[in-house]
Amino acid sequence: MGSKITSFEEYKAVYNSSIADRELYWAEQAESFDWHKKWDTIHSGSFEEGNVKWYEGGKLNITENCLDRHLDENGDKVAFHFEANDPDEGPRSLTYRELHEEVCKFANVLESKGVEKGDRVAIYMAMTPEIAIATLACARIGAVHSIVFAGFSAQSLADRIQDCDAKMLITNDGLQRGTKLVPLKDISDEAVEHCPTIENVIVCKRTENDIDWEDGRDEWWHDLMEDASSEHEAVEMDAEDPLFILYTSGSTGAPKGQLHTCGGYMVYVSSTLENVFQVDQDDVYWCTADAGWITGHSYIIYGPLLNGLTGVIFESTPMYPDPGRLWQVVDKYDVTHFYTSPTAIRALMKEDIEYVQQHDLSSIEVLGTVGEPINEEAWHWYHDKIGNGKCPIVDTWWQTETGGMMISPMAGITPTKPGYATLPLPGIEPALMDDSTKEEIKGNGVQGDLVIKQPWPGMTRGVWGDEERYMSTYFEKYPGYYFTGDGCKRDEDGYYRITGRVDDVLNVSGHRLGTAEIENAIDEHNKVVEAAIVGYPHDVKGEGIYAFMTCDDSIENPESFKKEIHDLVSKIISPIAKPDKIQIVEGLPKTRSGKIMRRILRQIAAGEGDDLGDTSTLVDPSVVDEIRAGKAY
Ligand code: 7RM
Repeated sequence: MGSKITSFEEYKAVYNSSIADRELYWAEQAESFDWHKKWDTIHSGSFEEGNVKWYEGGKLNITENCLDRHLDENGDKVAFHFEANDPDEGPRSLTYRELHEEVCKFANVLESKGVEKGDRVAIYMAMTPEIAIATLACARIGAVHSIVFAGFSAQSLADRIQDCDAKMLITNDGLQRGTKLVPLKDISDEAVEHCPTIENVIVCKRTENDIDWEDGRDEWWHDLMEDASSEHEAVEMDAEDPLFILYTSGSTGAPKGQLHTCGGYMVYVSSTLENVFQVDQDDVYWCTADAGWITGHSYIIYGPLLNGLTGVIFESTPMYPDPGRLWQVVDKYDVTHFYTSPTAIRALMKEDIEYVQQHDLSSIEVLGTVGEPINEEAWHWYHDKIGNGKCPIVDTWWQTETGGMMISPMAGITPTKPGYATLPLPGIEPALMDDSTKEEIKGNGVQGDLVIKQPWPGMTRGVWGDEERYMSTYFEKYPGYYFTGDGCKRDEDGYYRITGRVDDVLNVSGHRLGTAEIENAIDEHNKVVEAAIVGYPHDVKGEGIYAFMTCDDSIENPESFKKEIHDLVSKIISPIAKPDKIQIVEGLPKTRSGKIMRRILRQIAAGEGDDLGDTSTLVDPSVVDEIRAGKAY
């Protein structure tokens, strides 16, 4: 660990000097890691050129910093407790030494299968320690991992594998989440049929699910591990060599593969975790995300291991076998630092308070949230009922693209306000922009588009295979700035409050989904002419999905039609993208240039259709009355 900030005064001083001399700050943060060779340049490149680099010339392997470095003093410390879906499944924990051994063995397996530095490996797995082992083994040999959330469909998995030309897929036979079995191997088989680059599929056994097998291509994890050596010399990487690709939805087209590199990502996730959560060596840190999202990459796998902490890998859901599961697990492992989503909090606060009271939560010191704005009611419930009124809440704002937390309180140091991500972390300089003048909005008590003014080590280095998209998405709207896609307020105290996306990206239960992706899926239905997706306020999910669509046939049975739409979206994207409501309309509100005016649809979906403002730019303003009078299913 580096040197921690310990007071608000110190935060302000460190922050100011970090902005005055960013390179010095980030050089200091990088000092405490094991480098084979220190960097030649701390930082180069710019947003304008889209060529940002950090610690270039530095040589390292991130897994040596996650694992080897801790063995002498902390080899017997638990790296991960594993909490299986079934609460009665026998206990399983891995010490740092054991995790190191497994990662080395699997790294040897990967190399024996011909995976080399720079090759892409797709990971589509259950939340067991093996997903971390597979991920770290890739990093150890310099292969670029691309984890695909195990809730995505065969088609989504295939799209991602094809986009990055992965040569191997690592999966499970199946996974059990709550009462639901997800046949991961069947889904993988369907995907791989369309992925000629895949040479091997490694299958880790987790269920009793019957699966098909293709000799020569498929191999069992346990067979390969049996004879693998537990000695493995980590491959030396340049700080700017790729570490992983993670796909995330944008406002247009297919999800984009965000590329993160070794050195900057390592320094960034490690130092942000330490500062924000204020962790100590004997803490037990639990982030309930899935490793398939950036939160899992940064703050389940890499961040906690870099800090030498004891973490928890949780396979189940907050509702299984009952809504007390999270609290039972906190109690079981004496969790000190607990990090979850506002959606989980909103869902659990609707349940009987007995589910909380049955468990001893006194071990908790710090609570965190991530992924979406948290409403005040949920914030207070979390603070009072889970934190017993005494634990700071860190509301952490960040993105897949940022690699790690950007705007967040530091636990116990930054005075918090419900609903506010509060202040930027050291080295991070946010600004608010005026959408019409493209100028920076100065002062306090203002609102605008959130941008970041200077590069930071954890930021995305590119969109895999699409430099044009990287530039146009992040660096074109406000030249010289990184554009986040979020709207934001800065209050009288200079505190930041994220108001939500300002582009066509939805945030449903903390999952990022592009309206265009869902529309394209729905358009595949043979009766649908055109679909328009908007978000609307949803009391648990934060945002719900509302689908307006025109159809070329009359729909006799809207309920069964809705089911067809659900099946289609589940098949093409994932069940998480199913519309909550569908409404069949005669026409969509379009401008003369053919653009759908989503603002109008958003207002109608939110039940605010009475005052729609100026609709005179519509080709046919009468469609609005028809839509307002219509009915959603
Ligand atoms: C970490 C993650 C990113 C988007 C981002 C925001 C929203 C994330 C907060 C938040 C309000 C927060 N990565 N978001 N954190 N909104 N308060 N603390 O979620 O790439 O999947 O999503 O999530 O809109 O742009 S992500």
